[in-house]
Amino acid sequence: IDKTVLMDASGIRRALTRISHEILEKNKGMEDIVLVGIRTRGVPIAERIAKSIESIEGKRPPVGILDITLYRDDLSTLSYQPIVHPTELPVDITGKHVVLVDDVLYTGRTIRAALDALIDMGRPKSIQLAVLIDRGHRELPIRADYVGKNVPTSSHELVSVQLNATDGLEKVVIRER
Ligand code: 3GP
Ligand code: 5GP
Ligand code: MG
Repeated sequence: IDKTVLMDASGIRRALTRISHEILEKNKGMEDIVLVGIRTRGVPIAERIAKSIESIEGKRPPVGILDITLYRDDLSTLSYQPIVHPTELPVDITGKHVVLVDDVLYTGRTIRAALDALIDMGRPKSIQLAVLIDRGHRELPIRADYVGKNVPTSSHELVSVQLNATDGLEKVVIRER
């Protein structure tokens, strides 16, 4: 059962438009920006931000993809360990402002793994983080620079992000796990 609708299609669209403006303002334009989406739903979100930046600035920033999966190490701990899979970036990130994009920020472990992977691939001028939803419960000193919506959640809840590209409809809802 969908407990609460956090965002509808217009809410998602407006949040991504605002984030695009914030990225441009903070970085004084789009020249050195590279967007990197975290699979799965970070990728269509990054593409939409790129499109939105293009409609504002007339030029589209490159979009890369990072593939990070989580496996559960039940022998030693009960927590999820992020693993980064081979990844393609369209350009050299050295000297660029890299904006990582994910749908939901939770413990921060995925982003920590993403930072490691990016730093192995070059020396970006900065790495920033954009997320559609920050649901709290950080386990590492990581925060997002651009947030669509801050949503206090309990650990037995799940934020379901549904996008046209992956789900054929647009909404964000809270569910019981
Ligand atoms: P998504 O990026 O396509 O949304 O992390 C991999 C997938 O697991 C994510 O896919 C996400 O939807 C889903 N997921 C949903 N809730 C959780 C959660 O609380 N923890 C983890 N590790 N993954 C979750
Ligand atoms: P982390 O705990 O590392 O911040 O999040 C792990 C991964 O699971 C990230 O890709 C994050 O987007 C996803 N994730 C964590 N919690 C949720 C959630 O409630 N809903 C969705 N859709 N994804 C989540
Ligand atoms: Mg995600």
